[in-house]
Amino acid sequence: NFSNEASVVFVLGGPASGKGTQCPKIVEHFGFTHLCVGELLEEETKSGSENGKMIRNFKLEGKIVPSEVTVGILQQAMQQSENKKFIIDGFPRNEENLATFEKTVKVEPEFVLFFDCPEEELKRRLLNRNQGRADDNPVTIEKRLKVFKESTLPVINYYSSKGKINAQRSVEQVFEDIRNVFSKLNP
Ligand code: UP5
Repeated sequence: NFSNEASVVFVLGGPASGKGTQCPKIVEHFGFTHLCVGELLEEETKSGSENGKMIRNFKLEGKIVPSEVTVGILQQAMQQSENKKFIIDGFPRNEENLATFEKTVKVEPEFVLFFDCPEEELKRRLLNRNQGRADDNPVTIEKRLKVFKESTLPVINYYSSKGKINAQRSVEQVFEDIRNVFSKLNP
C-alpha cells in the first residue's frame, strides 16, 4: 500500500529562499526523490491543456493554483516514481493544499524543512536571478511575497519548528544545517 510505504518531507520557504538550490543536495546525500511542484505545474503549462492555460495565469498573478489540480499532478508523480522517499518542494502553500493532500494522498509528512529568510534578502535574490522566469518581475514578486506571508506562513507555523533553517547564510552553511536535520531521521 502506497500510503504506508511513502515517506514525505515538505520543503517550504519564501520565493527565492533557496529551496531549489538545496534540494538536489538532499537527493545526492540522503536518497530522496525531489518533486518541485512549481516545475511540475510548469510542465503542465507546456502540454497546451486547459489546465495548463489556467496554471500559467495563476503563476503570473503569483496566486496558488487550485488544490485538486496541484494534488492530482503531485500524486501522479509520486505514484510513477520507483523511489518512495520524497522531498516535496514548494507545497503545501495554504491550508486547503494541505487538507487536499491529507485527504487524497493520505501520507503524513515526517517534518517540514523551512527556509527562514528575511523579505529584503528574498527580494534581492528574486531581482538578481534573471533566469527568464515570467513570474520574476517586480509586480509579480510583490504578489508572491504577499501570498507567502498571508497563506503559506500559517501552514508552516502549524508544524513544529523542528526543521527551521536560517536560509540567509551561504549555500554551504545552509546545507550543513540541513544535513544535521536529515542525519537524525530514521533510515
Ligand atoms: N540563492 C540560493 N541560495 C542562496 C544563498 N544561500 N545565498 C545567496 N543566494 C542564494 O534560489 C533563488 C536565487 O537565490 C537563485 O538565484 C540562487 O542562486 C540564489 P532558488 O534555490 O531558486 O530558490 P527557491 O526557493 O527554489 O525559489 P523559487 O522562486 O523557485 O520559489 P517559489 O516558491 O517562488 O517558486 P515555485 O516554483 O515553488 O512556485 C512558483 C509559482 O507556482 C507560485 O507563485 C504559484 O503560483 C505556483 N505554485 C502553486 O500554485 N502551487 C504549488 O504548490 C507550487 C507552486
